[in-house]
Amino acid sequence: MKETLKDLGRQVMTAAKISKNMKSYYVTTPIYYVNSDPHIGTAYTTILADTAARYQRLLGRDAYFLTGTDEHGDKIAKAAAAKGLTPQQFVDDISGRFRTLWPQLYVMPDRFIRTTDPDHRAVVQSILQKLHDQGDTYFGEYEGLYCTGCERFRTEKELVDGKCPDHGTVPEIVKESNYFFRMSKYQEWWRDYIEKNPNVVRPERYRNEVLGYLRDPLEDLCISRPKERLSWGIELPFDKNYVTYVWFDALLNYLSGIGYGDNDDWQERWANCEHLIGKDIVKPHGIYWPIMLHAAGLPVFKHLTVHGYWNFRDAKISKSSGKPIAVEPLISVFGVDAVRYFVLREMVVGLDASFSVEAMQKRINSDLANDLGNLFSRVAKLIGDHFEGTIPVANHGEPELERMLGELRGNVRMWADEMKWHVLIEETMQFIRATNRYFESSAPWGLVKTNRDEAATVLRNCVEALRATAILLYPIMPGKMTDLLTRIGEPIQNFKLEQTAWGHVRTRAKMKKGDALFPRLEETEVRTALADYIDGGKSNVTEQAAPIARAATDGMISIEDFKKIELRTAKVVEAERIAGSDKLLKLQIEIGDEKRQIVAGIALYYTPEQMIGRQVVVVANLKPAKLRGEVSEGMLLAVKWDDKLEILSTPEHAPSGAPIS
Ligand code: ME8
Repeated sequence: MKETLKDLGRQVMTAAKISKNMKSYYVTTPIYYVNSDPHIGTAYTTILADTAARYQRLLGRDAYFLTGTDEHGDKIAKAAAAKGLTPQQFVDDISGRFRTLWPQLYVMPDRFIRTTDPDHRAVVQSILQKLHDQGDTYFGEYEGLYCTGCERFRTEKELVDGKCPDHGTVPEIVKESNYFFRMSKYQEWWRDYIEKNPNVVRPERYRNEVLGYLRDPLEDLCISRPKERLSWGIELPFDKNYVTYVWFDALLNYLSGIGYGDNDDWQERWANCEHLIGKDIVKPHGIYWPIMLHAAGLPVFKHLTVHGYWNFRDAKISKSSGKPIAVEPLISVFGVDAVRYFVLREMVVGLDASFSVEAMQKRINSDLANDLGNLFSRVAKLIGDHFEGTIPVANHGEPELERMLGELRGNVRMWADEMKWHVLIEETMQFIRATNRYFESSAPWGLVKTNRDEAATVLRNCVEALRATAILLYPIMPGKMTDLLTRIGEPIQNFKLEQTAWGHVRTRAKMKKGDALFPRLEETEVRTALADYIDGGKSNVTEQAAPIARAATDGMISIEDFKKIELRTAKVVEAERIAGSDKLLKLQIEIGDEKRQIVAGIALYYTPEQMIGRQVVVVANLKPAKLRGEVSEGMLLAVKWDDKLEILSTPEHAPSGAPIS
């Protein structure tokens, strides 16, 4: 194995030697299909993995983070053909787009693997050969229902109304001679394993999903595709007329990405492997993968952590259904740190979450601009105005804040290991809110005049809290938290959790206030910049949807649109028929003090006499129009049904010109 890989001239990933007291941590994302661009869903899992790796480094572990692209298979071949490109040209392009997006999100993988990489191909072929040699594969004929969207056969039971539940498409019937992997042989072993290690698939609902698949006898896995139908794949080492089934190929990236069989570090990394996936791919990861590993004589991953879907207007955000949400416009409006903060705060790992620009703006304004950003600028301003911008000495600490920080620090490892980012963030923000209360109630702006030492102490204690918070939230917002730490005079370095303890602020360091750390976002600005995310798109919304989503559906208008319409009460002072028309009346109306003329299509229902003196409702800000040569400066509202029409009336005592809202 070693020799084969070296012969291929692969670029050996040289992981840093793991020292005895530094435990390894290895985190992965799914490798994404390159049949279309990245979107919020794919960005989410990748941000999650990046954050996990950064927290583990903060906790002193040697973390390795792998992501990449899944480039073989039917759907990629079809997408390339549709664009008139060769598969290789096509995958180079889209894989490149993933690689360019990730740094924009501060996502820093240790390796970006592509299933077209030569070292990956070698690993796939070596494992296939091993399974084949030990008799775990056989050749046979199979007929089944194949969903190209999932790139797998689906059982009748998994379909909803005959369609794939994830793609809404009817699977094709595929009948072929192929190679099969004896998955059924290991079914019992895997069920026992889960029962003995219940946390291996988490949260619990997904463990139950996996156990559900294991309740019925497993079918063997078809692991090849005949080249005559699909040539875009890794050739089987034992039959050149076949390529490897895309899922079998893709799952092995988790081994090739750490240099399986080719360096001394992969085993230690593998022993600490944490897979992160969305709930759409539980079966390949929760059934095929552990069984492939076991058959290959390898231990299974430490955890398979499954998260739910990001939905938009009640539909899953994806490239194949509904409207994918590109990430770049969000970065440009909210900033990359705030985007990371929002998705990690909003989604509880395991449950679905709703994406809305409105929720995002609210969250960023309240947590980041108000609670965190404002505290920093108020503290920095007072230190600037009264202590020459130098962080002063404290006479004493602040017991309640110290206690809260102690608790936070004690829990970080647990939250990070269990992927409870929403809790970690919320608890840290509670600490910042408590610091705000302390700042408010101590009123250091008054104290500087009466008790300068105490004012210095309060400000210094607030800087202690801000500094610890910046380090605690650094893995989530690496850019802004580095900025915050720089502004409080901290040299940038690889922080460790120990350095978040109270009392680490550098006395007499220079404090720089600078511009607002998180500028407040104005609603109109956000809505204008992200109009597509609010008003456009496909409607698929039910009554339970969030108000923002309901207002944004096709044919509906937003509250802002509605507010543009100016409705007022008006009094009709004169009325007459228009010569040559049996439908139109010309009305002179008063809207408060203003006189106007309106032409209304009501002559079949009202005589001029009936109209004079009436209070009516008009749209007061319509552009003037001409009807039968007469100017009409507004529109009168009426109810129409069957062959009847009745003018809307208002309470009699309401004055003319009153706005209607
Ligand atoms: O399945 N909400 O690739 P894929 C949350 N190539 N996460 C979402 C999401 C959403 N709306 N949409 C996508 C594949 N994701 C295979 C994987 S791994 C060996 C092979 C995320 O491009 C989530 O992580 O369809 C989901 O599992 C993954 O993207 C699917 O990516």
